Amino acid sequence: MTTYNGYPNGTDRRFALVCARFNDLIVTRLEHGARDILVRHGVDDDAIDTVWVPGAWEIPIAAKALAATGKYDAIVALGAVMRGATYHFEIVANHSAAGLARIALDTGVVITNGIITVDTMDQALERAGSKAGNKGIDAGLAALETVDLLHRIKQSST
Ligand code: INI
Repeated sequence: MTTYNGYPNGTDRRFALVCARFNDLIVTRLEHGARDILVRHGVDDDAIDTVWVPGAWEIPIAAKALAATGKYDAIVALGAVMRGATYHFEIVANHSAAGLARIALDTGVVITNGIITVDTMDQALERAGSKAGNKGIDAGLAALETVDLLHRIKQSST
């Protein structure tokens, strides 16, 4: 029996961070968290490209274009969708999550979901570098680990 695990090894790997400008007070912190954790695990800062889109709705289309370039080992999606008075929150949150899942499976490029979905700004701040951690860090780590895992699985078949 073989057990496969991925480890956060960023040497010689390239990443794109796709960030939504909507709620950029939060998303800037998520971007810093993701970039920092990638660099701490050996990714060259020049090998991390940040791409800004208007809102979380636009993250999947940018992620799809980035995946198609073949330049990136993984794409980290970063955004903050905050509940307002209307149903728009659900539409944006569901579209971005479903779109990212589909693009990852269709292209085989690792995409991790660091789009936080919250009711209030306080909850968003908690997840952007205070008491609930930084979801950008979590998404960056998940990307590193999954890239390494896929690499090991591919190597095992050659
Ligand atoms: N975009 C977000 O990233 N977060 C939100 O909370 C949000 N809300 O609540 O409206 C949001 N809307 C904008 C959306 O992502 C698109 O940019 C817009 O609909 C234009 O396509």
